[in-house]
Amino acid sequence: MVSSDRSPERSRPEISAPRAPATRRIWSVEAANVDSSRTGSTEALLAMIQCWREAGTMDTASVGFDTELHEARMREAGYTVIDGFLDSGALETFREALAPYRGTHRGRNDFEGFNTERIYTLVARGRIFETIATDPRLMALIGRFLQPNFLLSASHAISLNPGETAQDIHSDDGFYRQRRPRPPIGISVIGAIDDFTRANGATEIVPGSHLWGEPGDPGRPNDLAEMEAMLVPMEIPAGAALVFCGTLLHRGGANVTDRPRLAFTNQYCEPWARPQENFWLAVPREQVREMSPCAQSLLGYEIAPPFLGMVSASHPAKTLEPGWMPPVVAQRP
Ligand SMILES: O=C(O)CCC(=O)C(=O)O
Repeated sequence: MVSSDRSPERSRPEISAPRAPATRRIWSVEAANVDSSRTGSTEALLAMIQCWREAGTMDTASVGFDTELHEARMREAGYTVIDGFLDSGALETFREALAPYRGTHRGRNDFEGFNTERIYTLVARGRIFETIATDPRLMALIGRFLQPNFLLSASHAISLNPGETAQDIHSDDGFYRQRRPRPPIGISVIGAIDDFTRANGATEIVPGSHLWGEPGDPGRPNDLAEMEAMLVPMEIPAGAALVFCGTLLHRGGANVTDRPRLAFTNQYCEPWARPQENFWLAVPREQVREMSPCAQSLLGYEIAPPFLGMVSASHPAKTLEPGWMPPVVAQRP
């Protein structure tokens, strides 16, 4: 299910990640046959802009994943649940890979959760986490909402520990201050590593709220109590994944049990939006070089058409080539 191309010799990523419907086109520097000596020129950039090729497609139906159905649910209710997203083996691998990082970070405010442990930049902390973040089913589904070459915005494990209180109701792309109602700028995934129950803090969502306008707009409750009454706890089993629009109102619930509730969240954003986590700085390039093309793209080593994300007028994947030096250094007089 997950790309295994990790050849360090590969100089530019194949833009074949299954992240857009077949009708979409993904721009490719590679297809533009741009050589490094020309990449500094406006002419080269214009040549790149004109060069497009078909997006890769993923036959998700052959693995029993109905992308259309999940897309329809998300458009209507703002969320969907992928049952059995992780099997028991993957859950075990997840726990084992996370174990060395447990106890390294505790929430510093009510939103992170004073009784919640979050392990950030999860995507780069083990192969299993990269595999999950680049899962083709997610890529296909998210590609229905976000533009080609969308980015990973946040990636962390969440251990909601006993005594944690409910979060404020929020939407995950609310920090992009664009008037609602609007299409989502982000898509969030919350995966259950433990069973989610009402008592252990299952994520609570307000179905349909992704379509609401701003506070005070018609059709949106202003009263917090009224909104809280609309919350539905996502009591999903371990291995299931909740996928929802960044505009959907939700919160982490309160954990009134004596055991932690372990989960992960991967959030994705439009390729023109600023990701929450600055992965360029957080993940060493030597490590990115060893990641799959899809992961590299999600971390920003790809360009959003026409050339957002370029590095001194070159493709950002060039920075992964052995011996690459920033032009501001290499060309310093
Ligand atoms: O842990 C959860 O169930 C939800 C977490 C959440 O919504 C967040 O941290 O933004």
